[in-house]
Amino acid sequence: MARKKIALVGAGQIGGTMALALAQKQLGDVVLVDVVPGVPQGKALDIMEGRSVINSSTQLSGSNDYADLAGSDVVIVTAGVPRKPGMSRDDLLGINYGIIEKVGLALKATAPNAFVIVITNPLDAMVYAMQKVTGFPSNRVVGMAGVLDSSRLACFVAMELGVAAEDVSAVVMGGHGDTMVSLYNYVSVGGIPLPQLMDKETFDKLAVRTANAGGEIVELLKTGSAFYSPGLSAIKMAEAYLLDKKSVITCAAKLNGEYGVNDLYCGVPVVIGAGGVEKILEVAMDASEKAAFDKSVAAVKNNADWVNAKG
Ligand code: TXD
Repeated sequence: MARKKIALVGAGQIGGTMALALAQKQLGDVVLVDVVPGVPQGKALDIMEGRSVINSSTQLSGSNDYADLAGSDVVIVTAGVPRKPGMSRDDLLGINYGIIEKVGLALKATAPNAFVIVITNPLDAMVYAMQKVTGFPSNRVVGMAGVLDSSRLACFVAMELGVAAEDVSAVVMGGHGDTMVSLYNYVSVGGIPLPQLMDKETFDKLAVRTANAGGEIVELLKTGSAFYSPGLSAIKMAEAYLLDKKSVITCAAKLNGEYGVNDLYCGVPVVIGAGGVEKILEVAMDASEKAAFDKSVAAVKNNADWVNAKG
C-alpha cells in the first residue's frame, strides 16, 4: 500500500508539534510548508535526525512552495497568526481570512482529494472559508476545536475528581470561543455519568475554565497561544481518517439542517473515518443547553456572514 502523504501548512508552534507526533505515530510521510524560509526545512530535518531514537521510518521534508502539497492525502492547516494577550480569536478574522484564501486556492490546485483539517482561528469561520474557497465536499473539510475543548474539560474534571484524564470523556459543542457549550450529562468518568460524581455548580465552574482555557494559556505564554494540546487533537482527527477508525469526536463540521442549522460550520459530535466526516450525530440537549448552543451558533454566524460578504 502506498505510503500516505500528510501536509502541514504552517510550520509554527502547532505545525512542529504535529510533525513530531506524526513521526512518532508513523501515520504517513510529512511535508511541512511555511512562508518563512528555512523554518519548515529546519524542523523537518531536526525530527528526521531523531528518528533512530524513536524507531520511526517516517520521511519528513520542509518547503516554502505550495507545489509540494501535491497529492497530499491529509492537509492540516495552521497557517495564520495566533492571538497575543488581550486579543480575542475574532480579532484574527481579517488577517487570517486572507491567508486561508491563499492556502485554499493552492489546495484546490494541488491536492483536490485531500481530507483538510483547519486549525487557524477564528476556527469556525476559517474552516467555513476553506470549504468555500476550495469547493471540496464538506465531508472532506473539517475544523479542529471540539477535540481540544472536550479534552480541556476532561482534564479539568479529572483534576477535580483526582482521576486519570484518560478515563474521562466529554462533549463540548458550538463555536470555538467564549460561547462554547460544555454538556454536563455527556461527561463520562470510566463509564459513570458525571452527575453521579460531581454537582452541577462545580461542573459549571469547570465549564467556564474550559471556555477560557485558550486565553488562560495566551496570558501565561505572552508570545502565542496553546500548541501542544491543539496539535495532538488534530492528529487524533487525522488518525481517525487515515485508519478509518470511525471515531466519535466533536469537530467543526458543516451543518446542513442538523440541529436546525444551515450552511454553517459549528462544533458537533461526528463520526470520522475514511469517508471524512461520515455522520453528524444529533444529541439531545436540555432547554438551557439548547439556548446556549443557539447563542453559540449565532456568534459563529456573525463571522460566517463576514466571510460570505468577502464573496
Ligand atoms: O483549537 C484551535 N483551533 C486553536 C487554533 C488552538 C490553538 C491555536 N489556534 C490557531 O492556530 C492560532 O490562533 C493561529 O491562528 C493558528 C496557528 O497557531 P500557531 O501557534 O501554530 O501559530 P504560529 O506558531 O505563528 O504558526 C503559524 C505559522 C507561522 O510559521 C507562519 O509563518 C505560517 O503559519 N504562515 C503561513 N504558512 C503557509 N502559508 C501562509 N500563507 C502562511 N502565513 C503564515
